[in-house]
Amino acid sequence: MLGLGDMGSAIARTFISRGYRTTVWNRTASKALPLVDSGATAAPTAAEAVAASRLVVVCLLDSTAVDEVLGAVDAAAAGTVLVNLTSGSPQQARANERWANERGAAYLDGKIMGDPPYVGTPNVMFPFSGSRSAFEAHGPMLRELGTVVYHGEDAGSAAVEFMAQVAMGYEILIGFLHTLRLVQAEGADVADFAERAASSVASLSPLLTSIGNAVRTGDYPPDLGALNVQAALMDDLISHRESIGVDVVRMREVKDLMDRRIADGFGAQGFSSLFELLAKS
Ligand code: FVH
Repeated sequence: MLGLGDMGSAIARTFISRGYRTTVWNRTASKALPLVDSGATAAPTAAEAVAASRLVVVCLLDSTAVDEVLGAVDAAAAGTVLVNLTSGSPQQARANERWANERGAAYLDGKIMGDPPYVGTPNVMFPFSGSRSAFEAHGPMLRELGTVVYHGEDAGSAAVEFMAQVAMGYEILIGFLHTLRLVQAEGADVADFAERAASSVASLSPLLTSIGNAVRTGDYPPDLGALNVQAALMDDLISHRESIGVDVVRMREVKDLMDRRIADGFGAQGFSSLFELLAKS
């Protein structure tokens, strides 16, 4: 285990508690002490930690830290299975795989969605991608960490899932924060509203699935009602927000897309059909 921050330590503790012989290394060596007390062996260098085990799990702050630590490991990676759980992009994952393969190591890229205290329970999601044979060989050990899903041989696929899930979370939550600004500006209680919003959001999940299918097939039902009807609300929604000083950027984006889709003759379709207007890079 290379990297003993909040997440790395939680992962090492899980392996130790499940009876796996665990060797740990961290840039700041003192962070290894509590794990040594729990039964791990601390290695003085990352290269020596790697030499001590066939499965090498890396969980560091970012890709810069990964590059630095792997740079120090270098040829010692030969014959190992390198599993990188550090957050990063699909491109970084593919570059790490090339680095590993060039040194005779197999590579698995994983990402973590959940909090350190819940590692070792199904509440933490671990998408993986890369070497299928390495995943099949070490899948049982990796499943000790949480809910594991394999996304295929392309080493970048787990990062695609991660980037999409995390970004979607931020897209939804920034919208929610602006909504709380609206609720607060109108003098209503934001916590009480959040309680009610939690159940409204819960009812959205079937809609996400149907929108996914609509985008896949290109067949857009009037989900949330026909755009012709929805668009009628947008002017009031925007002018209300403006009147109380709440952000309208996102609402203007929605209105602009609706107006364009209606102008293109698709007013009977639903919100999902706006996908057709989103920029294709
Ligand atoms: N913690 C969380 O809730 C989230 C949940 C979702 C996934 N993330 C990702 O997990 C990676 C590790 O995050 P972390 O929470 O363990 O982060 P820290 O506690 O800050 O520990 C960072 C470790 O990285 C080491 N480190 C940083 N820079 C370097 C470097 N240049 N060379 C070597 N090691 C480096 C640091 O070492 P030290 O400061 O203790 O010496 C820690 O071991 C991350 O990708 C999250 O996005 C966590």
